[in-house]
Amino acid sequence: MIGYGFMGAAHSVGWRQAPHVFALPDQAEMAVVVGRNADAVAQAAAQWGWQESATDWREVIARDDIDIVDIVTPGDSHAEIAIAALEAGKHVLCEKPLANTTAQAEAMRDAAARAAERGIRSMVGFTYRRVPAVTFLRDLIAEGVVGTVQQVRAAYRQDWLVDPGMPLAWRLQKEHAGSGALGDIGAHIIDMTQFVTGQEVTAVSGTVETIVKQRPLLGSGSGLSGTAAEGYGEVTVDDLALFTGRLEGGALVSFEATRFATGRKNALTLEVSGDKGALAFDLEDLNSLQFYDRTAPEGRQGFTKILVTEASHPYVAAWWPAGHMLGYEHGFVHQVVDLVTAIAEGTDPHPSFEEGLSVQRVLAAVEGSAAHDSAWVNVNTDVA
Ligand code: SOE
Repeated sequence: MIGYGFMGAAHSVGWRQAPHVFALPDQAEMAVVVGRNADAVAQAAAQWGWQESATDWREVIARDDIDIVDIVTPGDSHAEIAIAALEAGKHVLCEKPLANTTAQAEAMRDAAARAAERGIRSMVGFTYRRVPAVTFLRDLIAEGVVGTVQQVRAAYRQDWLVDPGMPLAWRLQKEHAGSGALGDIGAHIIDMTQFVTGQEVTAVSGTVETIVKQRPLLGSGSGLSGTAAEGYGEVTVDDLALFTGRLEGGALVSFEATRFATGRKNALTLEVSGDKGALAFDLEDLNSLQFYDRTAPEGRQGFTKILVTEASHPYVAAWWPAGHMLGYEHGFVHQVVDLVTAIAEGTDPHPSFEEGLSVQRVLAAVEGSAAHDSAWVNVNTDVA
């Protein structure tokens, strides 16, 4: 695993738990974690259960005993590491968003396609797909329970930037993060919308805004918190992005990605409305779905809560008896299960780098639209 921030911790839980809970067709050992600060990465290795730590990712991907490379670094290094790892014959799991630009994402998709010819697999870490209720929501839509999808409402709201004293971490710098709320959390709801509906976003109209334009320079810390140093620097990414998307089938989607929703810590909601019914997911209540059935008798209709905690639900059987809850970290476990299973069975896992690129194109289209007074941008023909 290359990188050891918040996502490093989450992915480590996935790698550690998966073989102990699921009957995997092959085992993955937690070999090496890589980071630039030797002491800090050694401490991360000890805490999270990696056998070794190292400071040079190139040396690590050249090792014969390494089969899978998991990339949890900031977006500016995804392309270089992923392409090098694929060329070295390693399977790759890469955190979302796939890259910082569509050009990088295209190069990664091409490298993944070349590697696939040699049986090398690649996958993007859109873990929310693997929350059982989200996978089940996708299955229900595919079964037709909402009928024709007519509207989607997708929102991912956080508030960790409301404090103007929050320092200028890498996530607030375009050269490291690519974009702000848009790419970090907007990418999740774009992927989820495409995943659950089975339809791509074909056009967007949007706007992005940076509310606090200068922040104290970063003293210590790197991720979602930190202490300030002397001086100020410019925020070069968006704080919030609001956009409308058009799906292949014609339905409109309202997307909201923000780090300024005061009081909303990690609030992700998705509601899909169709001519036969509606399904809604709320990450703050992630073991359930809300289902509205328009085909039920008049007078008895209403949103009902489905607990997604039965053995028949995706991923659930391996965990606890019916009704026992799962949490944020389980998506990371299921991600490892699906990746290791695909590698062992010789199939291509999802989301593929191609799917990661399709999200990247939507992100670029939103930025293009925002730069032109929210003009509609066609994702496949207008994005360079
Ligand atoms: C920060 O916004 C963040 O950590 C995202 O980067 C993750 O993808 C999301 O799971 C939680 O929030």
